[in-house]
Amino acid sequence: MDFPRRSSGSRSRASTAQDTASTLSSSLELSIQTRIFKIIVIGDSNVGKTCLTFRFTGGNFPDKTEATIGVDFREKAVEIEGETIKVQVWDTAGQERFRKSMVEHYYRNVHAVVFVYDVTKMASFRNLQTWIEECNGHRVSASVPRVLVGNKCDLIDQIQVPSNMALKFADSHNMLLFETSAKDPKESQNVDSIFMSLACRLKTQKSLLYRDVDREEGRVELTQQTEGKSNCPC
Ligand SMILES: Nc1nc2c(ncn2[C@@H]2O[C@H](COP(=O)(O)OP(=O)(O)OP(=O)(O)O)[C@@H](O)[C@H]2O)c(=O)[nH]1
Ligand SMILES: [Mg+2]
Repeated sequence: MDFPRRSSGSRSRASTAQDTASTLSSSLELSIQTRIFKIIVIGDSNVGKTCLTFRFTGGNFPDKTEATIGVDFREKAVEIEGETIKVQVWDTAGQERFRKSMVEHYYRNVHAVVFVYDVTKMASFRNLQTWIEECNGHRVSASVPRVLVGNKCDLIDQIQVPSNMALKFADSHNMLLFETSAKDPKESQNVDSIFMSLACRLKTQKSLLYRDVDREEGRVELTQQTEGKSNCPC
């Protein structure tokens, strides 16, 4: 009996097409939902950029690190107000010879910048000005959030950069200051909050941005809502 067979064949083709469409639509939804925030970590060599990024993404302090060459990528999926966001951390090289061919890539489409100094090395604090100038020189917009991190606070007896000095510098550059230690496990929440505070800010900023684009282009309801009670961890 040809007809039922043809009929069932066409039904099965229709349902296959429907399945494919729904798979495509759910993967499209997923890719719309999973946003990636690119955060670069900048500062002198040896201040602990690699260790801080390990602490945030892997929850541990590496036994041994080598100077970073070019860049290392680390990612962590975080959930903010019900949305899963991929925080992509770019651990950059502090040594000029290991970074010069990469600098353009660091700053391209960056969403946020973490400046790191070593609280036990005044020179690394003084050099922040140079790092900020490099960042500005690469046309990083003023709307890109920046934070300042003083690392190695566990070395209490060796501190050279007083908190009030760092705070003044951070204020004058419109940055939040975090003083922390990648090494001390008790500080791990503080390390997390460096990146989480940025992710929260980016989520809010980018939601507003998407809403504006939608309004301009007459699109409907692709937006993230920012109103309402926030359950942001920061
Ligand atoms: N005591 C202490 N040592 C740390 C801390 N963070 C990093 N270090 C040590 O500092 C040294 C340099 O750490 P890295 O993370 O490799 O430094 P970096 O800034 O990535 O250096 P480059 O890759 O050369 O730019 C290593 O010996 C780490 O073990 C910290 O919070 N406390
Ligand atoms: Mg490194």
